[in-house]
Amino acid sequence: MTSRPVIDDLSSFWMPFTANRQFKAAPRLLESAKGMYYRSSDGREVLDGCAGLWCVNAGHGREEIIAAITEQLSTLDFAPTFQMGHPLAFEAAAKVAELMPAGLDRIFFTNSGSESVDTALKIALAYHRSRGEGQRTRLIGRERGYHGVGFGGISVGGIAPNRKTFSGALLPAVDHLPHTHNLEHNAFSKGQPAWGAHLAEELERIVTLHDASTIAAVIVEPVAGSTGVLIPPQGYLQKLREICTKHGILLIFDEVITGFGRIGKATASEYFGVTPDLITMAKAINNAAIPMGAVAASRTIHDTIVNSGAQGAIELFHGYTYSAHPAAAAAAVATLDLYRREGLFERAATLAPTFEAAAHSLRNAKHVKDVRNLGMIAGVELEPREGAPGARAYEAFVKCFEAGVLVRFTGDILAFSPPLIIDEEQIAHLFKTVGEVLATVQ
Ligand code: PXG
Ligand code: PLP
Repeated sequence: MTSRPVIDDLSSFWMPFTANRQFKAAPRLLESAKGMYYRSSDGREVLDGCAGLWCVNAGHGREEIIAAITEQLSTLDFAPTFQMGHPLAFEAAAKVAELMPAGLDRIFFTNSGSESVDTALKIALAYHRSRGEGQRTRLIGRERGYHGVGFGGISVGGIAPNRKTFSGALLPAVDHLPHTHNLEHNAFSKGQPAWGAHLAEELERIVTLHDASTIAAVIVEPVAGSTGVLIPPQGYLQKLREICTKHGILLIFDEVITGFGRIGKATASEYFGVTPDLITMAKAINNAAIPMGAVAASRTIHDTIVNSGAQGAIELFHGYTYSAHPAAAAAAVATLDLYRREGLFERAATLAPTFEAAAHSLRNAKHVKDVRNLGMIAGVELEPREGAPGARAYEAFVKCFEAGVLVRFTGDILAFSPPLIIDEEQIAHLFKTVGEVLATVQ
């Protein structure tokens, strides 16, 4: 391994979703990674408690994936998928389709979750138009939802700071369901909270207001991740599905985080037994080794759009230069094989009770006002510091990093979503370290 010279100028990289001035005054740099651990620029091992950004489900530096990418790049570095094709694109799509709920087996490739969301929203509009219901253009998201950063995604998204600056330029025909977070009813729930299914009925109110004939789709994260881990109340997703079906509205599950084993099944749809019409995914689709995302569409949606065009006409005017990039497709094929060979989705399901118990051991830790979890996802909500929202979680995050564990934070919520190869000892170490750190946080 060659070691690179220490970087002395951090100014050129305008960092995403980062407090740039604060970071550059005291940078935290990761230089390499293997398995469950990062290595920081000051030579420390850091346990990865959040799979990078919820994406490295098979752990870091997986040789099989690296070999597949390397070989692919030397065989075919790039090939267009607009009016051309390459074999791995089709193979990758078939492998993704195998993991989707029955019937959702038409796969459109993108390069990120944000692109997947915008793609799914556009497919929903195209579907209704192909059926002669082109007036169905309204999109329904949910408060606190995160659907990436495209204009479509922030429009249906419900995270206020992500919308505020751009508020004059959001999609016009959008409404939002209420979020389901309520600590009076659901604090310290293990798995799905008992209270809150009735909140899905708000969709009926929205349908009455706008009329079903104007609504194209509802998009939700089955488990909301980025907003700080919100687990769907028991029966809530089933009810959303029923109401959508009743009114001919498409249901989109944004599974960018929940896809590929995060909650112990290939998809949250499978876990909850609720089948949407479209699923968006990215991140763990290829273990995050190369940017890639995808949308799974029901065969009905696909066939309706594809069969409605004249022979020889392009049916959907949408696509990305890098849709099904050969290296990303190779990584996806290798990753999905690896997940199966190692039984990583089952491993996540098996580890989940240990993970739950370890997360809830923080119940009485300093500042903690809630712990919630499902599968290999947990959120620990802290009491905010008076007059400084987010400051307490930021301090905890930095101190955790210094103590050798990487976690995510959003607002005053710490989020945990380790690679699915984590072992019981590492789970115990992760939450024990967080508890010790919280005791020192102001
Ligand atoms: N939908 C969902 C449900 C997501 O979680 C996206 C779309 C967008 O994906 P891209 O690949 O465009 O980032 C996401 C991404 C966090 C965090 O703060 C969460 C995400 C990304 C980065 C950080 O925990 N989710
Ligand atoms: N902008 C310009 C000028 C382009 O030519 C293209 C693609 O050809 C794009 C944006 C879109 O890029 P991508 O296909 O990588 O999303």
